[in-house]
Amino acid sequence: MALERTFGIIKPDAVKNGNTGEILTMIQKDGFRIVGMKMRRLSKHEAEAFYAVHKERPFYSGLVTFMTEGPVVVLALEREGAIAKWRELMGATNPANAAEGTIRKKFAENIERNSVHGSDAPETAAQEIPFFFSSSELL
Ligand code: 3AN
Repeated sequence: MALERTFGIIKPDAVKNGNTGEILTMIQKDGFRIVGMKMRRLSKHEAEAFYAVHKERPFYSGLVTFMTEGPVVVLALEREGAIAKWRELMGATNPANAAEGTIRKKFAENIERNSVHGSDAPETAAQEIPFFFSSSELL
């Protein structure tokens, strides 16, 4: 597997519930190197732009409201096969379907308030990392 970088968000539900530390531990124990990390409160404009691909979906406005309700932690993560491995550690979008040992199984409240985001493909990671990090912030 090639060394890759992917993008992640610890979402407002997980930050609010005090799960940031445990999620970061799970990420590090799974072999990721954290190459970028910051806590942010997304503006409505940022959340709308970040999720623009879902603009036509019925859950879009609720998703934007949720993602702006409190602070998030944005992450750039590196390891071999990072994109697929991060999706695996996150678990299924709907926590009801998430496998044991995944972040969403452990922490997610429901399909919307599902604790973490992760890039789903190399092209997405290549857009999402620079959306939040300048190159000097990737260490
Ligand atoms: P994933 O986050 O697993 O890549 P996407 O890209 O289909 O899933 O959805 C993006 C985000 O939109 C999800 N993380 C979740 O917060 C929200 N979402 C997805 N599907 C629904 C739904 N049916 N109802 C409410 N929110 C949803």
